[in-house]
Order: sequence, then C-alpha cells, then structure tokens
Amino acid sequence: MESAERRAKVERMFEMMDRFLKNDPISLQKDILNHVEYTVARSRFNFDDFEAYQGLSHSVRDRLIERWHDTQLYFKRKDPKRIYFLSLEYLMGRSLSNSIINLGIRDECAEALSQLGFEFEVLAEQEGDAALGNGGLARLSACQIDSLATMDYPAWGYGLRYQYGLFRQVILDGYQHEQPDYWLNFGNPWEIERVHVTYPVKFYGAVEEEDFNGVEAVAYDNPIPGYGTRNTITLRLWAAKPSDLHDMESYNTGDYINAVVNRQKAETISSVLYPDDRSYQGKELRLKQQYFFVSASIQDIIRRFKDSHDNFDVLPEKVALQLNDTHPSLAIAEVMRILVDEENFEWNRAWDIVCKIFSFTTHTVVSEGLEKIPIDLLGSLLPRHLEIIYEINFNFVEELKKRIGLDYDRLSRMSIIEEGAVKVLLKHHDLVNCYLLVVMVGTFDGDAVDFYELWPQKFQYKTNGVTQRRWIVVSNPSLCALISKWLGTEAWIRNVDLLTGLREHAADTNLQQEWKMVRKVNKMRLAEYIEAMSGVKVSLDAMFDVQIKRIHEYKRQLLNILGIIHRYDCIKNMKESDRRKVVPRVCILGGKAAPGYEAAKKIIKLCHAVAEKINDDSDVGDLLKLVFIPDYNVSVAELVIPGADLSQHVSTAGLEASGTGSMKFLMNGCLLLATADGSTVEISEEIGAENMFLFGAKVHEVPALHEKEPDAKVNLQFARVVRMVRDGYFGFQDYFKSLCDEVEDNDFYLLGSDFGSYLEAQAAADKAFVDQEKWTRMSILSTAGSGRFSSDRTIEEYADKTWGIEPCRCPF
Ligand code: F58
Repeated sequence: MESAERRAKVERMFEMMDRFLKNDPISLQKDILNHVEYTVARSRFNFDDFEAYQGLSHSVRDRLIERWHDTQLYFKRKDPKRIYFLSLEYLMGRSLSNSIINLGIRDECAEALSQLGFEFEVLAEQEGDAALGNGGLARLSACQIDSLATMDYPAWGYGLRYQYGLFRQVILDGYQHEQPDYWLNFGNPWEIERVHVTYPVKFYGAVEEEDFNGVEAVAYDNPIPGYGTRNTITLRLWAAKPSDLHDMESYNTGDYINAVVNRQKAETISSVLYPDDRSYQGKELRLKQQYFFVSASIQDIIRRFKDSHDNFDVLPEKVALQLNDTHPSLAIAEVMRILVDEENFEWNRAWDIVCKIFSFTTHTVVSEGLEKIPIDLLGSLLPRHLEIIYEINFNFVEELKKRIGLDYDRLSRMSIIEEGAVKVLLKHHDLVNCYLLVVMVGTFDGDAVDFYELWPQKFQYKTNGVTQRRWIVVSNPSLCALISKWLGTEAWIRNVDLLTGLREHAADTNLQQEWKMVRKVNKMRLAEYIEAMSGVKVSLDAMFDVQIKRIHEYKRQLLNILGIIHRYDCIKNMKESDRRKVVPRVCILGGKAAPGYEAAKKIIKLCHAVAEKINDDSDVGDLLKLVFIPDYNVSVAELVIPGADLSQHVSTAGLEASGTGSMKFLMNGCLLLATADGSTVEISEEIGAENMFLFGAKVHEVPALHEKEPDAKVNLQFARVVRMVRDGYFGFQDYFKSLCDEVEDNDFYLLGSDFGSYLEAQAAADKAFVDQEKWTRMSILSTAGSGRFSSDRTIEEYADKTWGIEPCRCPF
C-alpha cells in the first residue's frame, strides 16, 4: 500500500520535474550527434544513413522515455482502473516515423537532419519492420494500442518478444520460400530491457508436489506515445531466459556442458512466431509459449495491483483484462489458480472475481481455426490448470442443466471439454468465463450461437477500426496536409469524425484537382517501387487495382487472378480498334501464405505464371500489367495503399469476420470493389453503396448456393478461364490441377457462382474510372466517410461498454 509519506515524496518529485529535453532543431541535432558518437560509437564527422537513423532513433527514444516515466508515475499516483490488453501478436511495423509524428516533432527532426546533410525519409527507410504477428488480428492490436495511448487510457499491452518475427517471403521462379526474420540483428532502439522485471514460469508442476521445471520471463518495454498528448503507455513484451535455478542437478553431477546447453533451450520458448494464423497444430512449444506469456503477464499485473491494494475483492474495480482471441485463454485458469491456490480464496469467491475482470474478442468466423488443446498435452505440461478447467466445466455443465435440462446434444456442444475428453476448446472456455464477449461481426459462428441464446447480455458487437495516425498521417503525408488545408484544422487527427467536413467540398473542382495531384504523386512512388521490385514499368494513367492481405482461399485471391485472365483473354481477342477503349489496369497482389498451406502457395505461383505471360505480351502492352509484390508487410502497405485507385476485398460472404485493410484503403480515398462481407457492409452503409463496387452472393444466399450442383453454379466465362489454367496456357499444368479441381468439383468458396457479378463490378469500375471527375468525387467521399472506422472510436466503445475505464491524462 502506498504510504502518505511516499505520496508526498512523489508529489514533490512531480513539482521538481521539468521537460529535460528540448525539441528545437538545434537541440535535436546535438542529441543526434551525441548518440552517433557515444551510443552508436561512430565518429560524429563520419557516419552513414543507418548510423544517422540510429542516432535519431535514440534521440527520439530519449524523449519517449521522459514522457513514459511521467505517464507511469501519474498513473501510479492516480490509481485509475487499468486495462491490460493481452495479445500474442502485434504487427507494429516501423516506429520512427510514427513516434515523431505522435511526439509532434516531425518538422524539427527533418530540419535538424537536413542541416547535417541527411534526409528524413531516407533514414526512415533504414528501419526494419517489427513483424511479431501474422495478419489482421495482429495489426489491429497495433492500431488499438496507438488509440489507447492517444485517448489517454491507463492501458498496458502485453505480448511476446519473438526473436524471429513473421518469415520473410522470397519468391524464386514464382514460388514462395520462407526465410527467417531475425529482426533484432541490428539492435532495436525502441525497446528497453528491464533486467530486474523478471518472473519465474513453471511448467510440468505436479499437482501437489513442488516439482517444477522453470524458465524466466524478462520484460522488454516498448513506450507507445499518444498523439497530441504527453501520455506514453507501455507495450511489455516477454522474452524467455533460463531461470537461475534451472537444472542444478546437472551441474552437481558434473555434466557442465550439457547443463549449459539445456539452459539455452529455455530461450526457444519465445524464439519464433508461429506463421500459420488459422490452423492450430496442438504443438507443445506453442502451448508453452501461450502459458509462458500468460504466467508472466498475470504475475506482473497482480504484482502491480498488490503494490497499492491489499484486498483482492476490489480487483474488478481496478483491473480489466482483454483477451485477444483464444491465444491467451489460459489466463483465466491462471488467475483462478493464483486466487485459489496462492491467495487461499474459496472457489466461488475466486470465480466471481474472474468472471468480472475478463473479456474476450473473437476475430474469426471460420470454425476450423478454433484452438483445441489435446488433453494429454495440457495434462502433462500444466496439470493444475487442467484440473481447474475440469472444475470450471463441471460447474458450468451443472448450471447449464438447470437452464436447458438434459439436452445432451447441446450440453456436449457447449462443453469446454470435447466429447471423448480429448481436447479443451479454448473458445468455449472463454465463452463460459468471460464477463463480456465481444464479437466483431453481427453473425456468430455455430459455437457462439448456443451461448448467445442463453446469455445474450454477454455479447457485444464492435466495429473494428484502424488508426488514422499510421494510415494517413504517417503513410500519406501529402493527403494529410490536403485534408487539414480543406478542413482548416488538424483536429481530425485526434477527432476523425471531422473528416465528414470534406463532404461539402467533394464536388469542388479545386479540391478535386489537388486531390488528383496528391494521388498521382503517390502512384508515382508506388510505380517506382514496382519497377525496382519486379522490373515491370507501369503507366500512371492506368487504374492501380490492389489486393494485399494474407493469402487464403476464403479471401479469394484466385477469383482476382481468374478475373485478370478473363481480362487478358478479352484484350487478346479484341479488334485493334476496340483495344483503344480498354481502361488500362495495373493489377497488384501481395501477401504471404502460411508455409504449410499448399493451396495458398499455388495461388502465388499462379499469379506469377499469369504475370509472366501478360507482362511480356506486346498485344497487351500498357493495357494490362500484373505484379506480385513480395514480402508484404506493414511498411509495404504504407507505400501501396496511398497509391491504389481500386482495392479488392472479395471474400466469400460470411467468412471474413471484419476486415481492416478495407478501412485503410477507404481512409486514403481508394475505391473498394467488394463483396458484402464483414466491414464492407458497414462501409457501404457509411459512404453509400453507390460509391463502391459491390458484387456477389449475400450471406443469406450462401447456404442455397452450396446446395447446388457445381455445374449449375458455373458461368461460361468462368469455365473458360479455368480451362485455360487447366490446359496449361500458363504452364505448370500438373501443379495447378488441384486448384482447378477444387473450384470446379467442389467450389466451397463459390468462385464460380460469384464470377459473373465480379466481372460486372469490374466493368462498372472501368466505366467510373473513365469519368475522372466522378471517380475523384467518389474518392473524396470515401475518405470523408471513413471516420467510423478509426480505432479511436472502437477503443472508446471498449472503454465505456466493456472495460469501464476512464481516460487518465498526464497533465505535464
Ligand atoms: C482477423 N483474424 C480476421 N486471426 O480474419 C479479420 O476479418 C479481422 O478484421 C481481423 O482479425 C481483426 O479483427 C485474424 O487475424 C484470427 O482470427 C485467428 C484465427 C485462429 C484462431 C485465433 C484467431
């Protein structure tokens, strides 16, 4: 408990506190040179771009640390209810540009550097991406953490500091190859190692005996600055280190070398991010990672709570825990274990607390993604947790019987333990435990429906959002300046609803001219990148049509490629005179396939095979180009999105939980060609369906389409393009056979039935593009209508409706 004396001391410290570091260009310059000389250990008279980047980053980091300390002290003094965001994945991308934008020192840094003979943009490019996540869920965590800081919430993010982030994608002969992303090779100025913040993590605990085998979690803190506020919050990532007590036996028996080697093994727990974002393999290392993360985070949270409170009954007034999907689910059993075993709480009292502090977000509607832990594995690695889960399930099923009677089908559907007692269903575990369950879309998958019927009050719906700081201010500075000019304020960067103010200017020819100019410059930047990456020269007059996201069958990159083949086929078969009427296209795809996902890898190869044919065809010339951008990541997205005219979000209706890429494109004034699935439904409500190109079956039509015989669904144009692939028109006939078989024999993702309307939507996009005035107006209206899709709004809803927390703004 904090004493009065301690409080008074903190009070005095706050009074003494000043902003130590100045932000004018001269002060920044001095700091940069100091860091070059003393931190980087290069001569201040002789250093290159990378060393300048390091000097600048350390100078920015110093400023972050000041604010971060102030914020943490202020939170401690105020002791508000805190939100702890638990996620095994974060796709943070680069930090430099984002930090200086949020600190409000971009111009000062640029000036400081230019006097030293460096260009800010060039230095920013030196930074590698922090890619500690797979896809949508992970990038959403990064956006939300930015909003939590900006909106002054007393928040902590927790995650894992993988040594190897998401693999690097290298394309050789059109095939994806995976290479390790050892992202820490050149150091990471954005983290602070906390050698004293360590916790033991115990595995294989016998239920009653003290027989543990341990590793230690060490904290690495990443300060996350808010925009337009001094608040700077913590993203704490854990790394595994061998525990000091580890394997003393081996030392005693004299096998020193083996003992050291065994110690090293502890580090493997946090060494690599699992690169498959859907299928759960039931691997021991993965379960170890999950528990390692949960154990360290919960110990840290409880330690902080105990610093100022001695009564656990107030825990729900002071702590809210958000589980980012099922990866951190073991946190629930872990808190039960601590309360019951360590704090001697009676089961029901502990249970009551647990139910009040947790909430959980589900990010998927595809049920094969459900995590199921084999009971044997859980029982051997974490026997006590398995016991706890059995007891939770027993109580739950008893309660359920009172509600629904002996409906065994339903009881077994809803049980946390799968029939035959082989697997623990983490999602059910969360559904049972969480005070509030937050879902991303209006439709639930089968599992959740049973729960929803009984406890509708536990469910909340929230529209996802992305941060406009990263996705406009950092990645599209010229659009940012243009928006601020026409709105007469920069306030939209914190209050994105103000973007609606652009609507009244959408038809203004001056704005339209300037808007077009900004877009053209972004297209030039993208065209240069494409040429550097693939050697393909593209025309700026062409429509840049982009689909970038993880490669998944349900996201239907194959539909896009088959559409491109159709376009190519049409051009080839056209009379010379008709070709003049064709709207030129540059089709851009990018995305990674999970290493073991054969179909996704074939789609990448098909894209390359088709590109090779098209791009070399002189009949086609600039009318059609196809490029695959390798190694898609956050930084690539920052470059590609501002340069896109059209973007595709074409998942089979009902399969994309939300989709956040669409929101980034929308903010940047890119028009969307989309199915009515997840977020695109809400986007069309916001900007009007007439400002998008919507197509395809609706969610309610899908079941009937699945019933139809494959032949009855297929349209003729579709049959023709599939035949071209099947017949080896693009080579690799055998390799592509399974792709063709799938869409013709089964077509679970309904490519055949949506193909006709897909082509119509594409034709409508062509038509609109010819009328540049109309296109530009639609583009302005897209940005103007994107306010609802800011993560600031989502986080405000979470704070208010789910976590019950208030902003706590550091006043200094
Ligand atoms: C994505 N999910 C959704 N991983 O696919 C996307 O629609 C949504 O916009 C985004 O989350 C943010 O909400 C995702 O990246 C998963 O859903 C995992 C699937 C396997 C189980 C654990 C979650």
